[in-house]
Amino acid sequence: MAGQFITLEGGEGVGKTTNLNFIQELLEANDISVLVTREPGGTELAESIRQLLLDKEQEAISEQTELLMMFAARAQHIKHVIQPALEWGTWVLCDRFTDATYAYQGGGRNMDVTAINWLENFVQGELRPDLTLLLDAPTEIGIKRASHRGELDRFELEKMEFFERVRHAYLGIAEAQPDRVKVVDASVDLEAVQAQIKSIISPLLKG
Ligand code: Z5A
Repeated sequence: MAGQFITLEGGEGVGKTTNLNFIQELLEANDISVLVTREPGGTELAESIRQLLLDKEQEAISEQTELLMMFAARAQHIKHVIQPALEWGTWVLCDRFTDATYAYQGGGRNMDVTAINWLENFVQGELRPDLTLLLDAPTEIGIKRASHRGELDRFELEKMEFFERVRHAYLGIAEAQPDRVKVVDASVDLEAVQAQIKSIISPLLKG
């Protein structure tokens, strides 16, 4: 049986990485083999593209270049990591995927969504996540949580309005695709966030 493809999405600092570990433990406790990965990244080449994308010191990256780099990294990630794992029956848990492109490049940068849609079909074929957990919290909360980390990367230097547009785009996706995208209130304490996640994941475990 093919594995399930689960993605975690949300704005800056909402707790994706923290909760990825929680979901991995939940799945493994139920004897499910799970591969944890992230975007942009997940292969050696895609991680190199990630470094270029986050680096704020190099020449300015145009919006089109940024979009194509996201999908170049994704094409490599799908071909060499995600697709083989799913075919093998391993579940894939991915920190961000194409919803992030709709939210950051489409929403944040106001890019043409039809171009993103075309690239999604070209790069992914039929592949779509089976389940997406959208961790949602007011922008200020995520930024405050993330601010405890070190230096800011190229995306983290964006203005508040940018992150507001990202959040708005994410919530629009959840509204349009309620069967796939489940919104988790990430503004509450970690225990309460994880209780919501557990109630979303548990029905999958029974299957
Ligand atoms: N990007 C894009 O533009 N287009 C695309 O297609 C893709 C990505 C795929 C890198 O992603 C950038 O790439 C990203 C979008 C862009 N840029 N931004 N911004 P990333 O996922 O690596 O970067 P990130 O959003 O900055 O992730 P993050 O900062 O690592 O956030 P997080 O993983 O969601 O948060 P965290 O590290 O788990 O938690 C942050 C802190 O909050 C930490 O101290 C936790 O202990 C704490 N925390 C977590 N949950 C709670 C609760 N509930 N209460 C209190 N404290 C909490």
